[in-house]
Amino acid sequence: MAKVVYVLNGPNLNLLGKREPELYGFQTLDDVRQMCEAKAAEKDLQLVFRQSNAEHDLIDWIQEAREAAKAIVINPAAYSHTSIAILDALNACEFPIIEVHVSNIHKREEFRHHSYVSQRADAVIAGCGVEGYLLAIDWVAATLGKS
Ligand code: CA2
Repeated sequence: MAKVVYVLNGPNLNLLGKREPELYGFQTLDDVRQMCEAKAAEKDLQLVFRQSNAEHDLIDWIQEAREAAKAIVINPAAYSHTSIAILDALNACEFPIIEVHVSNIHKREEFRHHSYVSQRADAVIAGCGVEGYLLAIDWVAATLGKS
């Protein structure tokens, strides 16, 4: 049976491809979902792909993934820089977690340089555009393949 991987997206990522293309590119979140699903199929992984603007949804989904999944790919968006609650939820998970940022947060405003989520993430990708999600799924497949 295919291993389940949750791909979780935080606030405003539903606007991907619709504004600020210089920062986030031209692909929409639906394009990203389709790309991720194709990559997951190639790697024999079953994807659960979600986005919410609400912190509590992300926390509920992380708790759901704790039971249902073997790994999480998460772009917590602005909650990366603020949310101890999301860090706490991720700390309760015992499987691989990879944090993805479309932009290079270290090249941007100082308040984006720190991510609470990075304290738990086993790996972090930033600045590779939406390709970062595909790299993250490759990493998950390779990491789960080793276990
Ligand atoms: O680079 C990333 O992926 C971020 O997680 C994106 C967040 C930002 O707060 C983080 O610092 C870095 C913002 C997501 C908002 O996405 C938009 C996309 C298009 C237009 C407006 C916002």
